[in-house]
Parts: sequence; C-alpha cells; structure tokens
Amino acid sequence: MFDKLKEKLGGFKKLIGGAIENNEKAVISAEKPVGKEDERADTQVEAPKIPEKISLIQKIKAAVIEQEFIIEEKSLKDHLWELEMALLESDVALPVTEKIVENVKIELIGTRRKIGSDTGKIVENALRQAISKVISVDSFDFDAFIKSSPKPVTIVFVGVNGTGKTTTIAKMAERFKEQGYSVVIAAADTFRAGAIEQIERHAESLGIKLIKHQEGADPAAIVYDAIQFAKAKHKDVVLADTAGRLHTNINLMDQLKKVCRVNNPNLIIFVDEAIAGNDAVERARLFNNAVPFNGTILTKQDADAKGGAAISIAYTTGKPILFLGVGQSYKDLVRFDPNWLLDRLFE
Ligand SMILES: Nc1nc2c(ncn2[C@@H]2O[C@H](COP(=O)(O)OP(=O)(O)OP(=O)(O)O)[C@@H](O)[C@H]2O)c(=O)[nH]1
Ligand SMILES: [Mg+2]
Repeated sequence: MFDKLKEKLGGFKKLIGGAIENNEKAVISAEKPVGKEDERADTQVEAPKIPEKISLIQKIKAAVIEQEFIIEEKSLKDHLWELEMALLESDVALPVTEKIVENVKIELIGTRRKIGSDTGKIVENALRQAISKVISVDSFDFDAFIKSSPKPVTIVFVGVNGTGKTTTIAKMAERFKEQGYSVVIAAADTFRAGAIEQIERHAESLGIKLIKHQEGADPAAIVYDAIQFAKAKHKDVVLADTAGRLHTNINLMDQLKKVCRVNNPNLIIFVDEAIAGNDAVERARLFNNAVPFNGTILTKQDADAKGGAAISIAYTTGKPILFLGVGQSYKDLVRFDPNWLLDRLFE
C-alpha cells in the first residue's frame, strides 16, 4: 500500500534535507556580523508566510547570534519542482499537488531552524503538515452519526461498474452486525445480470435479511420496500446496493437520482477504487454533481501503490473518505483516519 508514493516522498525528504544542510553550512561559513545587541530586535520578524527575500545580515544574525538558520526558497526551488513531479506521477490530482507544494513552502521557507537539528525530521514534518491539510476535510464521525440518527438509517452506495460497491456493502453489513445493529440489505441493482444473486449470496453467508424484486424492477421501489420492512421490524440500518453506472449514462444517472429522491437516504456513499487514481477523483466530482454524496469509500487500496486517489479525493470533492477497502474478505475494511495514512507514508 502506498509504496510508490512512500518511496518518492522519502527521496524528496533526502534531497531537500541535503539542500537545507548545504544552506546551513553556507550560512555558518559566512562572515561574522559586527553584532550589536540592539540589532537583534530587528530580526524578530513575524511568523512568515513566504518571504520574498531574506537579507544576508538576517541570515548571519540568525546563524551566529541565535544559532539558527533561515530556510530560503532559492535553495529549495528545484527540489520543490521535483516534489511536484513526484506527486503527479503518483496520480495526485494537479490542484491537490499544487496545494501540497504550496503548503510545503509555507511550512519550510522563511522559518528558522536550530543549527544541527535533524533536517530529515524537519522536512518530514513539513510534508506531513502539507498533506494532512489536503486530506483532512470535514471530520465527519461516521459511527457517532449512525448512533445518534433515528432508526432505520438508510445508506445508498453509488459508483461506476466494478469498483467494489457490493463487496463493500457486505463488509459494512458485517461491521454493523459486530457493533450490535440489525441490518437489512436492498438488492437495488436490478440492471446487471447476476447482481441480485451476488448480493443474495453475501446476505446468506452473513445471515442478513435481503429485500429483492426481479431483474429489471424499479430500484427506487426496492429501497422503499426495504425501508418499510426495516420500520415494521425495527431494524437499525438499510444498506442499498445500486447498479454500477458511468456518470455519462444519463438514463442510469436519472434512475439513481430517483432512488435518492424517493427514499431520501440518510447517507449517500460514493464507492470507487483507489487503483483508478485520477479517474476516481474525476468520477467522484461528477457523481457528486449528480447525486451529492456525504463521503467516499476507496476500495482496492491493498492493490494501489500510488496513493494519489486517497490523497486527492477528499480535497477535490470536499467530502471525507470514510473507509478504505483493503482486501476481498469481510474484515478488509478500515476506518479512514488521516493520521493512519500519514503514518503509512512516513513509516
Ligand atoms: N483487492 C481488493 N478487491 C476488492 C476490494 N473490494 C472489492 N474487490 C473486488 O472487486 C471486484 C468487484 O467487486 P463488486 O463488489 O462486485 O463491485 P461492484 O461495484 O458492486 O460492481 P458492479 O455491481 O458490477 O458495478 C470483486 O472481485 C471484489 O472481490 C478490495 O478492497 N480489495
Ligand atoms: Mg455490485
């Protein structure tokens, strides 16, 4: 998981750490200033954004008097460009890449560092902060939301073909069961041949009630029936499977809008696969325009070395990643936590 991106960030950390150390050496070997006490006050500049230019006297004062040095943009410029390339090669979307590079600049340039401090750590912290800012969108507490919502809670899963919606519903059903909730599944993919049988097999092996109609039936009616059943039998959660569809298929997108309009679900979750990289990010944006969703689940993270979708999707849609699918078994679902991802990237 994330191996490629991890390697690239590690490379950047070394490169830029070296650049900072060279910068530090250059400052230390510079001439001593005619240091007077009152000049020190001049160097107490405010917490910098990205300063245009740092004067030689400021650098020397910081280095000699205060045993600090100031990180400058010119010593990092080439490496920041390499960071940009590395992020783009890892399928991080362009606006997200630009934001991360900008954040790294803000974190590093113009800041004062103690001479001799661990440059690797300094760069790592800057990168962590920079990436953290783009992946920590809205801190939606999924479990607290379910707990506090009137029951039944209805969740509709949407996305393009084959991304893992049905498998994710089975994983979620298992997770809800473990938390003590009763679950009903609505087999609302009546479009793809074999889809009803597929979700039926999952429901049977999980011991969960499935509401189904025949192939070709109206998916909105199936979700409606499942909600009525859940109300009558005091079930806690309704999970609605829907057919995979391309955002360009107007008829199928209209059908999905109808499912949501008729049933007014508590949550709509967009499911896509991490390995789709930038495509997943773009699809998320387009689905969100058609059926505004509350969050994303990224599947097949176990097969994705690049990590670009996980980094980009929340920032692009403004909606949080809720879970990651990390394998094909029911247990292979992890709550998404920005720190979990950052730890994987820098472990
Ligand atoms: N490695 C891996 N495979 C997964 C994961 N989630 C789903 N899959 C696999 O992806 C394939 C498609 O999964 P489905 O759940 O059928 O996908 P879907 O979105 O419901 O597909 P449609 O109904 O055709 O749109 C299956 O072979 C799953 O086992 C995951 O997290 N990791
Ligand atoms: Mg499916």
